[in-house]
Amino acid sequence: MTNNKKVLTWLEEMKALCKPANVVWIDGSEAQLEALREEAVSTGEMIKLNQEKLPGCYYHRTAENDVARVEDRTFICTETEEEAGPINNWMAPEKMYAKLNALYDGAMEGRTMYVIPYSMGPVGSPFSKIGVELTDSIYVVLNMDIMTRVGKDVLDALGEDGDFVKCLHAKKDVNPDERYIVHFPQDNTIMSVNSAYGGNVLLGKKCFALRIASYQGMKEGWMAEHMLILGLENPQGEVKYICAAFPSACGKTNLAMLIPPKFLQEKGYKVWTVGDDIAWLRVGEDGRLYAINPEAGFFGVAPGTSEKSNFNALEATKKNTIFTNVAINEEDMTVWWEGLDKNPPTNAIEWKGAKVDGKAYTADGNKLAHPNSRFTAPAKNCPCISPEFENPQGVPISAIVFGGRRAKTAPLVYQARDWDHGVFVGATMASETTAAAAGAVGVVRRDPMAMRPFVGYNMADYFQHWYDMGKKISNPPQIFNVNWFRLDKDGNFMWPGFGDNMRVLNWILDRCEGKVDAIETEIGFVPNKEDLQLDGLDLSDEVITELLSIDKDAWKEDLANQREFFAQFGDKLPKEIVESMDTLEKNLNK
Ligand code: GTP
Ligand code: SPV
Ligand code: MN
Repeated sequence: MTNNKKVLTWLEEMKALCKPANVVWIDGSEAQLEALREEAVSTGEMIKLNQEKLPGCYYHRTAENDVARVEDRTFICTETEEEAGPINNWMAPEKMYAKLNALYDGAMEGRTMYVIPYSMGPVGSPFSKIGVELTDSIYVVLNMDIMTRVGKDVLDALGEDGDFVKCLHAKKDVNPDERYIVHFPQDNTIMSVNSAYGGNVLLGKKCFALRIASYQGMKEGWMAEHMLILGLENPQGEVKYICAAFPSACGKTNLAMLIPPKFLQEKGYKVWTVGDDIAWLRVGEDGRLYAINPEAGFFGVAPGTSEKSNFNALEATKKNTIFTNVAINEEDMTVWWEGLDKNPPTNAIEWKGAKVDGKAYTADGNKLAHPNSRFTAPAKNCPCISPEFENPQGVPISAIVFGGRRAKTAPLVYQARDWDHGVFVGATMASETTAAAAGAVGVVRRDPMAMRPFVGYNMADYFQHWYDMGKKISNPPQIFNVNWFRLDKDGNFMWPGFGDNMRVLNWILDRCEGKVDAIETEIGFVPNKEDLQLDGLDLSDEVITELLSIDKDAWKEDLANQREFFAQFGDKLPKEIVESMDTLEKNLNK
């Protein structure tokens, strides 16, 4: 398949280490993929779903202990601990290689090693990068085929001498005590062992496209971010692009595929999806920031996805999709999850594999689908996929939006004063934790730029990289912060969210174009109520006021927490962050 000596030499080394019974190159052909699907069905690794209702769709169940990313088992192994910084787990590369080599030794005995050549980004785009993943899991091969561009043409683009990211995955016995997701940014190497779940094993995604790529971007002058990319078309037919960084399970896929409220649809507004999770950003010749989505599919959260909340995502899952850890409706071999509709199937198989009466089971407070159950769907299935999706030059970005899950403190939307203040707004993001990672759910933690689990080097240097990029972008995007998740006294969401978030996006673009004024507050600019298109919303004036209000006491508490968080970076923290905290303090004490 290739004459690339670097690929071939590394493959020989990894074969000698893992000792697979045989090696199969994935060429990207439908015949090969179909044979693998059949094999996975015959061994029980995958279950074939109803091929009339869900053509090309399959089901997979992971081990009960293996259902989310594992941040405490994720390592950044740079030469020095300082390069990894205080947020990442670190071990000296030599020591980690020794530990891992012992775990991989013979890990594929009697098994097949699949060689997956893949491109992050359209093959041949100046933004794109190539990886090769070795894995002993057919589930990984089939998911990688949906999530990335896989096959022979990738090796052709790599050529005889091209560089690539080395990705090794062995499923082993999914022992959580010996599970490691390890990155060696200086060696372009990722090693994952003892997991078979999503973000831990689809190594093109978080491991490469964020952790390794963020390091490459810092060295090479570009950015890898945990951001969706959407195009917003106005009634004049002009499309403006927005990137938004929200932490895991905080609404990226939903916003990326948003359907505007009826009165805005009728005026001619429309959203086009370029990406739902990751953006790679570069400065264009015109001094603007351009973004591509390096992925080719969506690995989306299933629960909560319905015809009403996210019609486009649901449509995308109707063919050639792999479902992981949702429930099966045995009546007709289709799938179900909490929030799909109000009818849990009577003959259900819950995500752990037990046959249950879904109605009784859920009535008892049990969940049929795991809260982090997901679909892997090809991007081209999405009804609103952007015509620019394959554009090798990317799309020009007008606005960057940060946001998290905050029951209080953060208002519905505010705008940063300029790029540097926007970097501070991103760096001071905080959000309640979700089921996307193992551990407690609902705890507020600081999550700068939604990248806390994904920065492949010292986060202080990452902040500095944002400031440095600002100096290179002569025509920068405006920066905003949103919060769809503010709660009232009774614990209900105050803002309707989902399609109605379009109202906020319109204000954001109006601000970018200088069409509307705003109110300057302690933390940035908030909208004048009359500039938000609130037609048809059942929201009282008090609620709107509350949603846009700045609670100074809550912000003073937040600032104290910011200072504590940033203190761990010591002298490495960019001075701009300290200055911005001082300005905020001054504003709050006025
Ligand atoms: P990852 O794939 O983990 O990165 O998640 P994501 O950021 O793409 O989140 P996603 O869009 O899948 O949404 C996660 C959860 O948040 C789902 O249960 C959604 O129903 C819910 N959600 C999304 N948007 C909104 C919103 O505007 N308001 C409210 N209340 N919930 C939302
Ligand atoms: C996330 O957790 O942000 C995801 C899912 O997008 S995973 O691929 O598992 O990281
Ligand atoms: Mn994500």
